[in-house]
Order: sequence, then structure tokens, then C-alpha cells
Amino acid sequence: MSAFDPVAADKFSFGLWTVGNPGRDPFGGPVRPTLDPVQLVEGLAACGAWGVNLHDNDLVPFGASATERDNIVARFKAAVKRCGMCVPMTTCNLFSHPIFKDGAFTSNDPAVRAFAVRKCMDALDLAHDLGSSVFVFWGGREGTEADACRSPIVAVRHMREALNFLCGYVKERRYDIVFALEAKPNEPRSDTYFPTTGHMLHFISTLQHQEMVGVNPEVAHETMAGLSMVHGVGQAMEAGKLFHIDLNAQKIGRYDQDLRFGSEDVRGAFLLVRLLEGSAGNAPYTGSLHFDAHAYRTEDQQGVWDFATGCMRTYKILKARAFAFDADPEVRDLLGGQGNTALNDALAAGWSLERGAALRAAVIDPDAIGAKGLRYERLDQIMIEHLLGARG
Ligand code: GCO
Ligand code: MN
Ligand code: MN
Repeated sequence: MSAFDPVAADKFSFGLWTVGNPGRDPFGGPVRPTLDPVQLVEGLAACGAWGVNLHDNDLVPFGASATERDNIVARFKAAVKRCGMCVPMTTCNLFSHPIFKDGAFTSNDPAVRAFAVRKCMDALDLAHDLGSSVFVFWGGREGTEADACRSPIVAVRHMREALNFLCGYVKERRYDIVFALEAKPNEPRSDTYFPTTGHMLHFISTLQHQEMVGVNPEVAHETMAGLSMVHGVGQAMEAGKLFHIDLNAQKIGRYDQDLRFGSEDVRGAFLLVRLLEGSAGNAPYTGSLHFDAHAYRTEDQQGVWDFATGCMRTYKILKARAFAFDADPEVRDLLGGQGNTALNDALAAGWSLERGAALRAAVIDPDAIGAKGLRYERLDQIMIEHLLGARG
């Protein structure tokens, strides 16, 4: 067994829709057979994954009867147990059915909004049944092409109403479930409401039960918006709101590619893993590490398992590289010495008359500070050399 082989403690998870993706795209149909959820669980277990996540309709077809649902869920639960896996996250498909063509929670039509909320109530029952502790909301259709159709102010209000309603449902049922909101700037809609993790973080602060709502940032989505995933995740962690994460890879300026984790922007992936693992000294993220990605359309089923294995191996390799980087004496030396500790402590302690006076009285030489090089060229080059395996 190699040090980079996945183990349960890594908490790696995949969605049924990720390894089950048959390679369909807007220009062509499936290139791989669609596997049954039980076969997908068995395949994931063989790869060493810990968890399997799903949308309600990845498992139970839309419109299934209660008996069909119960049989499907019982068979699936048995497979998850037999394979020693778990279902850490469940979510609700609010984007495939034509009723959601103009949004679910933000639709102008109250019947659509009610249907969406009701579908989520059922999906929350399923989540509880499967033992999931996180429920993701990805508003795939919550946006528009024709902005005159709806006030963006009303869209935000309707989104809030739906989430408040569903928080109430979870509390009433006493489910041990928290919500994670996933932002995406566009696709399939021209513009999605709440396009970034930052928008979501503010929106959460306006909710009735904000303590049970966090975010689910995705590498591809932040990158599509031209933003830094590491900065978004860092802000979410600082706010105690990183409840889930969607790991994948993405080229900037493209459609949502959902590539194998670390296969693009290795540097961004390294910095993300470093942050999540806390190798630089921050408190690590302890939730599940979910890969929301899929194999190239060129692949058959073996290629899909190669893809899944690749996501997990790359994460673990980057984790080892991150710890090596942060333990490197030259890095420690370059990052050490954070300046005047008295001033640091005064700023951290906050405003008081005395501290205001102390700041005014402190001797600070702007020209000397401005003239001093920070040696970030050296620091960054060491990071690149660690990444390329030339150091440590
Ligand atoms: C996408 C999204 C989805 C969601 C999934 C879970 O761009 O299609 O990333 O894959 O993550 O629906 O909510
Ligand atoms: Mn996505
Ligand atoms: Mn996602």
C-alpha cells in the first residue's frame, strides 16, 4: 500500500452523479453505460472512497411511488453498509424537471416554489434516513436570461423564504442536518443569483437560523468567476461556515469543466489543500472532502475509476507536499518574524483611548518599511520547487 492510497480517515467522497456520469454533453449523447447506484457504490469502495453522496433523483426516480422508493432505498442502504461506506451528504435535484426551467426557490410562480420546498422536505427525510449530516443546495436554475422578468430583490427574498421554511422543517423534525449553499456564477442560466461564495456568506447572515447554514464552495465555480478559490474558502473557514466542499479543476474562461482534482491549476490546488489541512498553522477543515467532478468523455468505465483514484491520490500527494513546504526551514525563516508584537497586540485588542494614544506615539518609519524587500519571489520559488518534487 502506498502512502497516497486513500483510507477512510481521509473522508473522501464522490457523488453518484460524478462517477455515474455517462459522458453526455450538449453536443453528444452518452459514451458509457449508466451504472446502477449499487454498482457505483461497489466501484467507489473498491477505489478506497469513504463516502457516496447523491441527489434524491440519482437514487429514487422522479415520481416513484412510496413502495418503489422504500425498496430502492433499502437496497441502496444495504449496499452502502456491505461496502463499509456512508452517505455524508444528500442534496435535492431542483434543476432537471421542466417545472424548474425558470428556477425553483426564486421562481415567480408560488406553485413552483411550493413544489420545490416540498421536494426538499422529502429529500431531507431521505437524507435523514441515509444518515447524512449535510444537505447541499445548488440553485442550478436560480437565475435568468431575461432580467426584466423578475426583480433581483424579489429573487433574494424568495430564496430567503424557502431556506427559512426548510430550516424550520429540519428543526421541527429534529434532524441532525446542516445546510451548505453552493454558488455558481452561470451555467445553465445566463446569470445565477448568489454567484459566488462571498454572496452566499452575506446572504446566510440574513437567515432566521443562520447557525445551521454554511457554504459549499466549488473550485470550478469560483474559477469560472475569475476568483481565488483559496480566498473564498479562507473567508468561509474564518467565518466558521465551511460546511462542505466541492473539489475539482477548471480552466478559467471555460464552461463548467468538472475536471479531475488538481489536473488544472496545480498551484491553486496545492494552496487549497494547504489551507484545508492547516499545514501553515490554521485550524484544519474536518468535514468530508467531496469530489464533484467527472471523467473525460474519452473514457470507458475503467477510465472513470482511474479518474476517481486520481482525484484522491493527487489530494494526498498535495497534502504531503504542503506539510513538507511548511516544515522547510527556509520557508519558516522567510515567514517568521512578523514585526512589532506590541503593535500587533494593540490592534488585535481593539479600540481604546490608551491604545489609540499608543498607536499615535509609536515610532514607525514608513520609508524604511517601504524600502525593504519582502522576499516573496524566493518564497514562491521554494513552493514551486516543492510542487515539482525538486525539494524536500
Ligand atoms: C454543477 C454543480 C452540481 C452540484 C450538485 C450538488 O455545476 O452541476 O456543481 O454538481 O454540486 O448538484 O448539489
Ligand atoms: Mn459544478
Ligand atoms: Mn458542485
